Amino acid sequence: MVDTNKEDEKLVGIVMGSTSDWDIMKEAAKMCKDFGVSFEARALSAHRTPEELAEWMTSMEKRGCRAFIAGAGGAAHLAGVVASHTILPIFGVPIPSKYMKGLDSLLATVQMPKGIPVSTLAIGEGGAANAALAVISVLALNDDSLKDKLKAFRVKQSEKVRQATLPELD
Ligand code: RP5
Repeated sequence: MVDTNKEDEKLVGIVMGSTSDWDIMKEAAKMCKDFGVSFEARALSAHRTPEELAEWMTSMEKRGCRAFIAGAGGAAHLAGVVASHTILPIFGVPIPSKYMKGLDSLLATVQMPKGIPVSTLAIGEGGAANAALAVISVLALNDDSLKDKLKAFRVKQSEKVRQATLPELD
């Protein structure tokens, strides 16, 4: 395990190919915040800023990062490139794209060749939120308070469904 100063510690790295992805990727950031999990979010591109991406990942690992969430649109190779730089778990979020509504992003993110895995979530906000929940599940393996928070989250979610009522017919 990396020995980090607790104040400096960032358990989760959230990276996206462009600031235009933030509307989707902020759902991952919000989920980390809600669970009290430290994170750092950056817009860094696999093809426009490859050196900065690698440098940021190195600095994240020095600060105790345990997993990365990577979101990109179109020819979405960002998550795969992130995975190539580390043995930490990588969660990929396909960003909805203008012409193909994110189907291109999904295929580019999910179809990694054998040997470098990217665990790919659903296209869009739900995928971003679930990527954070997946990371939190991994972190909860060694953190009982996080485990309790995850259980409470599920209970609350179930209760919301039970309480929901269908609208009256016109
Ligand atoms: C990808 O291209 C980004 O992840 C983004 O989803 C898409 C468009 O980027 P911008 O043109 O908005 O910067 O690299």
